[in-house]
Parts: sequence; structure tokens; C-alpha cells
Amino acid sequence: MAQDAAKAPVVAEAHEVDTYHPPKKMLEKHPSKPHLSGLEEYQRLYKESITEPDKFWGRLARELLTWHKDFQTVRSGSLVNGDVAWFLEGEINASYNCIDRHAFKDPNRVAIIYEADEPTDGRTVTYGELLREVSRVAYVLKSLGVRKGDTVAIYLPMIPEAVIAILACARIGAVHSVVFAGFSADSLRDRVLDARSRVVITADEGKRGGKLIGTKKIVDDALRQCPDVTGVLVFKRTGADIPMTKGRDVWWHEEVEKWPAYMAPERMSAEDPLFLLYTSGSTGKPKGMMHTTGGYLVGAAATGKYVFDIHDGDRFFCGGDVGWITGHTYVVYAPLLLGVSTVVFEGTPAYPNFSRYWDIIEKHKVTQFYVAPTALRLLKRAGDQHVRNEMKHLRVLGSVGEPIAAEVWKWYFEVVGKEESQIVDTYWQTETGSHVIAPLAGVTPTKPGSASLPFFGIEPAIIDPVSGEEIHGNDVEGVLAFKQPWPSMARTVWGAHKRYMETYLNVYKGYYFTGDGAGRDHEGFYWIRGRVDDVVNVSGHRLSTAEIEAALIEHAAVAEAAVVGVADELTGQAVNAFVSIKDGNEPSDALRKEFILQVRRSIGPFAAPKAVYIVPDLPKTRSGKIMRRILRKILAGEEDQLGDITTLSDPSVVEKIINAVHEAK
Ligand code: 6R9
Repeated sequence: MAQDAAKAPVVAEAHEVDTYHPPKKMLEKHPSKPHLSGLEEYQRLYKESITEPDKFWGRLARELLTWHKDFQTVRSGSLVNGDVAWFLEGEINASYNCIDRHAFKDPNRVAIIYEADEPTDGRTVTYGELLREVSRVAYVLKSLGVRKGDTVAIYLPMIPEAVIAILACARIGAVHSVVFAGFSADSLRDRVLDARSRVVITADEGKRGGKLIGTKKIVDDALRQCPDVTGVLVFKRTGADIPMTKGRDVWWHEEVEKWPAYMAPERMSAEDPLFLLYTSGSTGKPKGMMHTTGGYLVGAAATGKYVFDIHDGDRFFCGGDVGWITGHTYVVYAPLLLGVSTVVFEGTPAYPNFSRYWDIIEKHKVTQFYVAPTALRLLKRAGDQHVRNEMKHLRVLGSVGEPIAAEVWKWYFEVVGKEESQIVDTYWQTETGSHVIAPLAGVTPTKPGSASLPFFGIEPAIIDPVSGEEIHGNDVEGVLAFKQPWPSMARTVWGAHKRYMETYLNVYKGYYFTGDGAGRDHEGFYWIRGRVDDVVNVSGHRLSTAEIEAALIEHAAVAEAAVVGVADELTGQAVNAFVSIKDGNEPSDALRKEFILQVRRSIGPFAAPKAVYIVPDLPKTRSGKIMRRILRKILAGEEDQLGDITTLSDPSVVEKIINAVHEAK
């Protein structure tokens, strides 16, 4: 598995690259100073977090959060047993920590800066207003029958109401299950059914890049096969004329008027679930990763504070969508837990023009900006003339979701940041809840392309995938695992704990397995190489090849399908599909288009294959296993390095596939 990753390094050899220290200008314009005095303090605290985790995390949890009832047991359980639990006996409410404690101190402080799709349509929401709106929606959810422990599906565009819906669930102890609004009706249906959600929160329409999206229509399509859904709360975003199902659908603006503007938060146990978020794995069905309340909040607040160097009065802008983990942790929880302003951006970086991000940063005096390299590649390619803005309040520029190439890193640093901000390349996953390998802004030196050093409490291990043994020392390559539990790790896959154990904890006993290949250089810096499983990363979106194959096979003409990721200049990786068709069908462009449409319909537009090759057969072993490695090699033009193909049940298909690819190119 890991050989693939090791042979295709995405970065230069570690010792050839420059080291960048936190820029002096960043420290000069700092409102005070970074939370730590320097690398030595990081090293001292890091050591404590590994050798005395109870002391370290107990202190941080009490410092960063307000508990209704204090905890006594900081940590229990183990990676071996898969029963990790944190801050037991503690009682806490996420919405109280994100809202009330700031609203009581300063109700007029801005919590949400809403940048609408049209630059002129935005508004701000203060902490006082947020408390009132969240309380009202919490009442509405109760009136729709939602009780503590129930799951609520949220299918909303990037508008303040998405944050309000999330926090309203948290307020009453309901488990939010946000589904990215780019997912199709079928994907939404699967998630609603798997989580057994009976209430869905949505909008009439969405608006993105000047285009309208029929959000409610997608929900209606999905719910046709979800008989247990009894309530749909609909926010009026555009005022489109949409059908409302009697007895099921209610309008947000009508319901909130019925209820008072304060509701006391529910006291939750630290280990009560806070949310589910579905993510793709190597097998077909998406997994509902379950995060719990206390540990997740500690991870979000701690990484927000130390990695992004968040200070009072900061204005934080994460370009991720709340439908993904990046939006959960760094649009919603981290900035609100720390009481600063968070930008909720509805649009795209290219609308109305390529200066949109920079205009937002300038307009709102943004101090930290966080985005995926795919957006940076797009904007770099569009040209430096779009980045004329001074953006003089910026101190930290974050990168997330995929490896960032050194030249994109440098462009971010020089052209966007004018060498006055620190770049933080943050490595983490839906499963880790918050950053696990990342520099601390103002503290950690960085190297373009490296996520640098582990966050507190994270003890990385590089494992030899062949022997399964940990490789000690520096200048080593292998697969990445973690040796100790940390507070914000997902506790289970919803309703499938066995799958959780098999995917993460039983692969290498005693370790959490990330699924990524990585190197540790001569100075102990980590270089993430990318997935070693059948997960493709397209524009920072995590897709399962098996899921796309399953979608293709739903098409009546498809006999078999194999999907692989190929390197793509703009999107990092792109989806390419090999399809063999049933007798009676002829290969054609029209058929290829239908296959692409099939994936769009079944999963969502972002999963659509960039190329579809219709081939007579797929390369399979005698036991029927598809050899995707061979397909990847052919696409990379490395036909002379296919290795041993005699184990294939029909080695002659390889030649035919090569021809099909050449013809298409
Ligand atoms: C936060 C998020 C997780 C996968 C992960 C890895 C890739 C994330 C990265 C990175 C290189 C980084 N990934 N951050 N690769 N450098 N800084 O993206 O979560 O959607 O679950 O994806 O993304 O492959 O395993 P998620």
C-alpha cells in the first residue's frame, strides 16, 4: 500500500528546503504577543502533554471551557480496546461555551460576519443576537419533537442559519448531522436513514457564484424514501416559490416568532455525542464519524488558540464549508469558543471576480485566513493582478485538506501575505476532530510543504506497512499512526463500532491508523504524502473510489467499473473511471456523458469523473480483485513500469486498455 505513496513524493527532499521563521512583521503588528514565548516553550509543553496528559489536558480543559460540573477523570480507556473517553463526570454544553459566556460579557461583540454571495447583501450577527436566535430555534426543534440524543440532519448553504442550526441542536443536546449541500438527494437520503434523523433543517434555495440551487427540491427528493422524517424546518433564503408538505414542512421565520429568546442550555455529559459527520472510506458506504462533547470542544479551542494564535478581537475567516469537518471546527466551534468573530462566506473565490477572498479580508480586517490549496492554485493561476489588496491585518494564513506544493506555499506567503503573515499547513482529518500536525503561528519554524510538528498530545509513529513495525528515528518514511488517544478523536462510527475498530484501531494494534503515508525528516518534521488507501482527494474533498464505482454500476449499461485518482494541476487529484459495458451497448461520447451524470446524480457534482474510459474489460487477478495500480500506471504514462501482469486472469486486457486511453487523449 504505502509503496505507492513513497514512490510519488509530492515534495522535494526535506533537507533541500528552506526554513521560514515567524515573520518579524507579523510579530510587530500583533495585538499583544503569541501565546507561547517560542519553540522551547512548545517543546516543554509538548513533552508534558505526552508524559503527563492528565495534568496537561485537565488544565487546558478548565482554562479554555466553562463546565457546569467539573470532571474528575481526565482520560480513560485505550486505543487497544477502542473505549477512549475524556473528562468523565464533567458536564458541559457546547452552545453555552460558544455563545452565552461571551454574550453575557459583551452582547454587542460580533459573532458572525456574513458575506453573502452578492458582496452587498451581507450582515453581522452579534453574540447577543446569536443567543436569542439559537434559543428560539432550540424551542422550535423541541416543538418538532426533537429530544436530547436525537439526531437532526442539517442541509443548508453557508449562511448564518447554518451556524444557528448547529448550535440550536447543541443547546438541547440533539446530535447534529450536517450534510454538505453539494451532496445529491440520494446521498442525503442515505445519511438521513443511517443516522435515523427525523427532523431536517434546510432552506428554500441556495445562492453560489451567482447561481441558484434548488436546495428544498433536493430535500424533497431525498425524503421520498425517508418515511420516518416528521419535520422539515425551512429557512427562506431567496423567497423562491417552493412546495411545502403539509404536516411536515414549516417555515423558520414563522416558527421562531412563537418562542422566547432565551432557553437554558441542556447539561450534557462530556462523552455525550455532539455531532455526526459522514466521511468516505475505502469501502462503499460513508461512515458517520461520531464526536463527543467535552473532548471535541477542548481540541477545537486548543488548536484555535495555539495553531491560529487567536486573540481577543480577532476576525477569523475559514473558507471551508460547514458540510465538512473544516467548517465544523474552524468556521463554527474554534472561533466561537474563543469569543472572536467568524466569517461565514456563502459564495465562491471566483465570484464576482478572482479578488473576492482578498476583498473580504480587506473589508473585514481579517486576521486569520484558512483555505484549501485547491483554491490557492486557482487564484495563483488567475494572476497576481487580482491580489492588489493590502490586507494589513492578516497575521496567519492557513492551509488544509491536501498537500500544498512548495511553489503554491511561497505564492501564499509572498503574494497574499506580503511576507508579513505566517503560513500554517495544518494536517488533520474528520476523524481527528482538530489539527494533529501543524505549526503554532508565531512559534514554530516552517518548511514549505511540511505540516511541521505534532500538536499537543499527539504522539506520531511512522510504521513500516510491510512489517507493521514502528520505524524509530529520523529520516524515515512509512504510514502515519498515532500512539496515544487525544481528546478530540472520533469515538466510533455511528452504529458500526466494529467498522471503527477495523478501520482505525485494529490495523496496527495499539495505534490509531490515519490512512496517510508520511515521512519524518532529519529534524523531526512531518511530510504528509497522501492517502495509501482507495480514497481520492479532489479539491480537498475526500472521495471514496468504491463509492463512485458503486454509483457507476447503478447505470444499466455498466458491467464493471474501476475508479482511480490521478494527479491534476488544479484539483490536486482528479477522478478517472474505467468502465466495461454490457453486451448490446456501443461505446460513445453520449454514453460517457451519461456515466458522468450518473455520478453527479448519485453522489454530487463534485464527485464527477473528469475522464471516463470505456474498455473491453478491467485488469483483474484470478480471484477477481481489480488491479487499480495498473490503471494508475497507464494514466501516468508509465506503461513500461507495470510490474508483473502475469497474475492477471487475462493479461491481454492491459494492451487494450492502453489503446483505449491513447485514443481518448
Ligand atoms: C481536515 C480534512 C482528511 C485527509 C487526510 C489527508 C488529507 C488533510 C492535509 C492533508 C496533506 C495537509 N489532508 N490535511 N494532506 N497536508 N495539511 O481535510 O479532513 O476531509 O477528513 O480529509 O485529507 O489525506 O487523511 P478530511
